[in-house]
This record gives sequence, structure tokens and C-alpha cells, in this order.
Amino acid sequence: EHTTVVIVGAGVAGLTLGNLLLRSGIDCVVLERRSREYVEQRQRAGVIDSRAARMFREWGLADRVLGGVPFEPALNFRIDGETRRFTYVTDDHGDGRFCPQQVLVRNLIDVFVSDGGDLRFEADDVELEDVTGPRPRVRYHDSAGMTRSITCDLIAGCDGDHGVTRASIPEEELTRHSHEYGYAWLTVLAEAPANHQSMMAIHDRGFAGQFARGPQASRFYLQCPLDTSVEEWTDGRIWEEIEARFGEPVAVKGRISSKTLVPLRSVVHDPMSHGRLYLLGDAAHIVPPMSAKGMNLALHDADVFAAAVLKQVEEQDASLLGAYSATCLKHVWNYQAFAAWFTDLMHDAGDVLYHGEFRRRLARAEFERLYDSKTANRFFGEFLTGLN
Ligand code: FAS
Repeated sequence: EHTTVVIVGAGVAGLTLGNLLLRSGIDCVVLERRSREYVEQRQRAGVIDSRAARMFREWGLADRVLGGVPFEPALNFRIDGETRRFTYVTDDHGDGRFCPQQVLVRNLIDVFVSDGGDLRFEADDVELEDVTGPRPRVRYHDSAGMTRSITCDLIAGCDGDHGVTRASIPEEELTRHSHEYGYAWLTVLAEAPANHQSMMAIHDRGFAGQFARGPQASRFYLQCPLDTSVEEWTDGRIWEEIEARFGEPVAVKGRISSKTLVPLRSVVHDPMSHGRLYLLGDAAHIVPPMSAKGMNLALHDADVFAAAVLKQVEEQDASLLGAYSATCLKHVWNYQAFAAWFTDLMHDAGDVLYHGEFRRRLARAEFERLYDSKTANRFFGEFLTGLN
């Protein structure tokens, strides 16, 4: 069996890339390890920024894949219990959306399959061969346990941070740049309606965030020490911390359906390609959820790679493929810088434990600048919309 592009992983990067190639008449096969049910219910990100929404519109997919609600150019901050609403100026026309990641994924699957795309779930034990040769091969076991193999022109590694594609690149060919923030987030999914699209609290007890995930649910984030365990976080303790850090009672304390500890880190792998293998999304880089850019960077990579494949297939011009890694890394480092700045700002401003009083006052001053300076406001808005 032969195809032009084998895409490993049906997350936001893999499914977006599959749809962009399919719409361009380019042959591809998507191999996903999990079942369709599992992939469609996996809850993660919640924000599609304006750049990503525009990208879907430019490819003619926006109406069919974008769910959720437009997000207003405003953030709600709670500083030591006092609400400080932050509206930002942007040239953008409100394209960004609050859209739970699994809604986007579900829509991308529906569109890809209904347009005749070749998406294979429960594809196990994916292995790559001859990635630096003229005709790479991908082997895997299908859902019936049969061994299958596909030769191709290109492989897109869209299998996330714990996948097999990046792992197939020889260590000496890849550099891992990483930064640990020194604390973790307890991320909680609860049946607790949010009475605002987003709320972020700066407090001496630590950062807290609440983001609507549809009308009846919220994703909460609670800063916690790295050496804590999920077991220590009983439901009672979670509600107590949320109420203390937001400085108000939680009206509806519904069922908590998931609790995960996510150590905050930033990671970039360089280069993002090796031979005919190209890495997209979390397979290449990780940003802390504070930035709400993880999903959006994956979408950016899919946009850049799809255009590069199109140029190669239609004009036999490999220049964009050759530039793929540098193009994406420039964008990724720019957003890593934003993510690190915003993460430090929102945590140092309430921090009396880790980085001390001087960093705390610096962060408070930077925070006030967002309100006092039109330039700082606009610069922040450019990053939030993804249009920087
Ligand atoms: P994905 O992880 O989405 O997709 C990878 C796919 O590859 C998966 O379907 C996986 O099953 C499949 N796969 C893995 N190994 C495979 C193999 N060997 N063979 C075949 N398939 C394989 N980002 C935000 O912007 N905001 C947030 O609030 C946010 N919250 C998050 C919370 C959690 C708990 C996590 C883990 C991540 C969160 N993220 C958030 C980041 C997240 O949204 C990612 O950035 C985004 O999913 C990246 O998309 P992909 O690169 O497509 O990777």
C-alpha cells in the first residue's frame, strides 16, 4: 500500500493536517492508536485563538469545524479577592472562540470521514522505517491485530509528547530545550457552571483559574507544589482552595470528573524534522496551559506543513518543506516567550513562597502596566489573539 503522507496521531494537529491535505486532493492516511470514542471524549484545551480560526476560514473549513462561542476581548482577573476586568484592544474581529478541544476534534473527524478521508483507529505498535530514505515505510497492527505496512513520501509525526515518531529520531540529531517553572497545576474538570468565560486569581495561596467548558462545566486550575499528589487533593480541599483564592463561594459544587497534576514546563525540540519525518504540535513542543497556546501552536504547524506539502506535490518545489522547521520554530519560540512571561507574571504576582518579594513586586508592576499602558495592552492582545 502507498500514500503521499502518513499522519501518525489523530489529535488536533493530525486531524487538521488530514483535512487540509484531503481538501487539496493530496492522498493521506491517519493512524490513531486509540479508539474513536476515546479520542472524542478526551477533554483538554478550550481556546481557539483568532489566528487559528482565520486559518480554518482560509482553508474553507471554519463553518464545519469551529464550535463553541466567540470569546470577548476581555479577561477577568481577581487580585487578592478584588475583580479587575481587563479588556484589550485588537485589530482582530473577534474570531477567537471558546471551544472545548474535544468539540473541535469531533468535528474534524466528522468532516474528514464524511469527505472520504482514510482514518484508522486502534492502529497499534506504529513503527517507522527508512525515514531518511526516498520511500519511508510505516508498519502497525490494525484493530484486527493484522500487521500492515504503508510506504509513503512523507510522515507527519502528530502523536503528541509521548508518541513514537519523535522517539524514532536518533538522539544526536535532536536537541531538547526545556524549562521547568518549579510548580504544578492541579487541573480539575467539574460540573460547576462558570458565570464568566474565564477568571484568573492572583493570591498568596497561589494561582487559580476557572474556564467555562460549555454551559454546565468548568475547568479549574490550582497552582500547587511539585511534590504534591493527586490523592492529597480531596474534593473538599479543592473547593476550599478555589473559594479562598477567588475570595467568593462557589455557587454549584458539582461532580468532579477528573483531577490531573500537570507540572508546568516548556519544551522545544529542534529541529522539527528529520529526513522525510516532520513533527507537528506536542510531538515537537510543549507550552504551559497558562498560555492557552498548546492547541493553537499545533494548528499553526498543521497550516505551515500542509502548505509545504502542497508546494511539493503541485510544483515539485521542496523549498517550504526545507524551511518547515525554521518557520515553525520562529513562531514557537515567540509563543514560548509569551507563555513563560505570562506564566511567571500570574504566579510570581501572588508568590510568597518560591521567588520572594522582589519578583512579586516586579510581577505586580508588570500587571498594572497592562492597564496603564496602551502599548502593553495591545502587545498582550496580539499574543492572546495569536496575531503576533
Ligand atoms: P494530541 O496529544 O492532541 O494528539 C496526539 C494523538 O496521537 C492522540 O490522539 C494520541 O492518542 C495519538 N498517539 C499517541 N501515540 C501514538 C502512537 N504511538 N500511534 C498512533 N497514535 C498515537 N492546551 C491549551 O491550549 N489549553 C489548555 O487548557 C490545555 N490543557 C491541557 C490539559 C491536559 C491534561 C493536557 C495533557 C494538555 C492540555 N493542553 C492544553 C495542551 C493540549 O491541548 C495540546 O497542546 C494539544 O492537544 C496538542 O495537539 P496534538 O499535537 O495534536 O497532540
